[in-house]
Amino acid sequence: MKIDAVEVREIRLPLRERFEISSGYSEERRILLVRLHADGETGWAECVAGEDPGYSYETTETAWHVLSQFLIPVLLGAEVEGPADVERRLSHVRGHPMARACLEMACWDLEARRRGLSLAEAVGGSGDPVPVGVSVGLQKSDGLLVDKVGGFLAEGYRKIKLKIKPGRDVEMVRAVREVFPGAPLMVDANSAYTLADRDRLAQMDDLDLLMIEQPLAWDDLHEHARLQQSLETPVCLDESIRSAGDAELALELGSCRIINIKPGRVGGLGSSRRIHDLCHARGVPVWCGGMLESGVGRAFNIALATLPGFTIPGDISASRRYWERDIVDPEFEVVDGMMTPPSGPGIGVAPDERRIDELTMRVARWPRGRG
Ligand code: OSB
Ligand code: MG
Repeated sequence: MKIDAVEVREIRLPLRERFEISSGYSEERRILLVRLHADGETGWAECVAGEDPGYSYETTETAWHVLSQFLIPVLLGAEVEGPADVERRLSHVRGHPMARACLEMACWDLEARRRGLSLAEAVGGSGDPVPVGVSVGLQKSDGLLVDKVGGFLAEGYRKIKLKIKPGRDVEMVRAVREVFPGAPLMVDANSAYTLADRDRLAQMDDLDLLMIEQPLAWDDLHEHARLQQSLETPVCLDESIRSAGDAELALELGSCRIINIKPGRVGGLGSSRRIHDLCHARGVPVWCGGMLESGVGRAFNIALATLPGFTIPGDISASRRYWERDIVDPEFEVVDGMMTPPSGPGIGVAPDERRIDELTMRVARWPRGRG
């Protein structure tokens, strides 16, 4: 297929509530949406880079720069075979997986539409509903957190992830555990600790947690291995895993027992699938993380989560957990803790173009000079 045109736009979408993690918070997402045009078909995707460089060095702004200066020019006018070819053609750019991923993913959507397949079918998954969870940001008090968790459990979510940081950890999680003794709880530190906090982190072992996600620095697999040795609770890596090579090394070193896969963080669906396959072959459970995506990005996550190795509920919540109104129709819903992947071609939900236009802060189109 020949890539005739590409569009990138930035939309601003206010979150229903502030989402706070150890490294910062977000009240309004600045989301990049990309659209690829080839052979009369369109492919959509979303770039998951955040507003600030707290989770990753990539931001909405760096992604805009790298997409428009270095990535889109390579694809424009190119005769590409499919998403794997797009990934290969962009591989000369070092880093910037979130910027690269959104073009690869738009190609997955485009190709799935051309073949009349749902994204779940195209990636090799099933059309079956998948169990999902929710990630709960840091709250002003333990009481507020307990209320929030109670609400999500009542909605049926199958896993509750609590964000932690030094000063808001063992006692806070214990307060939740005491009210909900049997709840499927886990915690995510977003790299807020060091090995010096080992004793504090070991106290988590008494709280019956499914896992502790990314406790230490994103670039220290060695220290995560030492920590995992002294913890009973499984360590799950998020920020540390950017490729199948990282996953292999982490498993080899014993840095984790579970891996969170986010397509944007690892450079796309192809890379996500390679990490999944590697873990599945070794009996290591994986689950699909989230980046506060709009419905466009959510569609990719839910499709990916239908692969057989995704045995733990992902951070894939209903549209209304994030937004007053999503930008796709229909919105994503959770019924009894399950989400059904859309069955229509490609992402299987329709981006609401009128609404998207209203939310757009800037747009760039290639070839230059059009519209
Ligand atoms: O660490 O998983 C994370 C959101 C932004 C940045 C990092 C993370 C998160 C989440 C949100 O936990 C998950 C979701 O999209 O619901
Ligand atoms: Mg995380």
